[in-house]
Amino acid sequence: MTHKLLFFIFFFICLSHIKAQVGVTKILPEDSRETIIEKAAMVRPSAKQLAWQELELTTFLHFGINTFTDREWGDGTEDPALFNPTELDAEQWVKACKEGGMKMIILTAKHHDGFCLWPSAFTNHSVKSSPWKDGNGDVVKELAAACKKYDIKLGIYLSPWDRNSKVYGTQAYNDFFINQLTELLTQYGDIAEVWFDGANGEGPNGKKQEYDWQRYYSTIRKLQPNAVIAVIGPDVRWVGTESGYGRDTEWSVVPTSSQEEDAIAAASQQAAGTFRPVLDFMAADIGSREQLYDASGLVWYPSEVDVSIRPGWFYHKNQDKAVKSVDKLMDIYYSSVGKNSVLLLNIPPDTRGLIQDRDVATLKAWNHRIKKTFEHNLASKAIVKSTGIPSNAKVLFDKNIKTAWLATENSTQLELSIVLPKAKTFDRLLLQEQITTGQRVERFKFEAEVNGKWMLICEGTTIGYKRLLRFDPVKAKKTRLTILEARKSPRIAEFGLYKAAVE
Ligand code: FUL
Repeated sequence: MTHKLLFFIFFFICLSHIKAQVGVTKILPEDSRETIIEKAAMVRPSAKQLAWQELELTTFLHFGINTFTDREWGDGTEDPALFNPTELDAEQWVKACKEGGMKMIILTAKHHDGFCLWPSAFTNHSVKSSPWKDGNGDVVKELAAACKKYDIKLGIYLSPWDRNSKVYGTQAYNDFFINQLTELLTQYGDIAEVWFDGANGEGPNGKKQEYDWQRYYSTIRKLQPNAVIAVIGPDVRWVGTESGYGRDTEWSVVPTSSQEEDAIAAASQQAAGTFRPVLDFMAADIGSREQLYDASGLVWYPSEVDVSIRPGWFYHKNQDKAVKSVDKLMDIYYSSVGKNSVLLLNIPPDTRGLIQDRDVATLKAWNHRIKKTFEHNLASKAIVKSTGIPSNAKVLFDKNIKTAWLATENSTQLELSIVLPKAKTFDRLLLQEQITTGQRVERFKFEAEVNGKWMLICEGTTIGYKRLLRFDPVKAKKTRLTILEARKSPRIAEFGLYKAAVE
């Protein structure tokens, strides 16, 4: 065999090896605990999961018949004539979201009541039976056009539970659902996220539906291959609360149980994206070492934090004064984006079809505060020395998740000495791991030399895509980040020190 041929064989073996670790990996009966942890550290996000994670801030728009009945859940008997927004302006929604720093908008195209915001050909329970635009309107179309105009991604919430459909609870409903999904995925351009929730009650005939999830997922993969599927879906996991707060220790790699063994064995299934891990989403710990040892497989399944800017998901006039404050939203930001999750913040348009001024102003002020706080990395000109592989300090400050400071190959620890050109006052620490090669860090501490003495400033467990820590202001020149424990040699992609803006 020529050298060239050998090289190509080697190259393809490497390639298939790497591929096997994207998304899902199988645990073999003979795997030791060390091997399992090493495997966990090697599971990587798919390209679409990574692109989704980098959005950081996304919006939910709950809008529909409930907006007009002042309810959170409709029962499917609502008269479509009730849907009559007087000033609906999708561009106003998009502009408000843009000003709030949002990168995607997910619209409730159909909630549990079955009322469709687009003129579906498969039901009359939609905007076409409403007085709005004499039945000629299409909210999804208007939003899609506005999203395109202002360059923001569009996502779709389509409730599998449909309390209006006559065929709900029969096999025919799955066909009906696929038809509606197909309309949404073929008529409105690129869809970046499809959001399915878990609510599964009874339909008009008192029957519950057995959803054909595999068929739903395959349809999405075929029609919108770049869309992630959340949260009853294979790509994105529900964080487990609707409060805006994620876990301090948030692993993007989680175990799969023996029930899914068949699915995992067919690893190609995950490449096709139809494997959904079954987990107790609300458990306090779902990804620690202890959780992984008895698993049959490991899967990249990052968390999304959904919360509303108001108490309800839909607009209610009596909640006009209950819009969350900028301070509260900042707290949510640190507890979601700052804890290895994507934030999905709900902003409900009112009965006019507009987002209220109070919500718009809050979003704008909140985004301003985030931008101002993270505008200048006070460490960006620091001199960095490490116990790891020598590198250029730039990799830590280039806002690129793909470049990182690497620990030596066999070490699970890394110390980075970060010395600023002169003493600065800071109260925020930003850390990012190179998750393109997996999530590894299990424990870290951050210290600074204050008045000639090293002091512990903050410490934590997981980093993942992004970790933000808050502490009282510290003035220091010499600082030190130590990765104390990791599943495999740690790789720090970004390091930042900031002073929080007050307004
Ligand atoms: C839940 C639904 O029941 C709520 O009405 C809301 O849409 C929330 C985001 O998901 O499952």
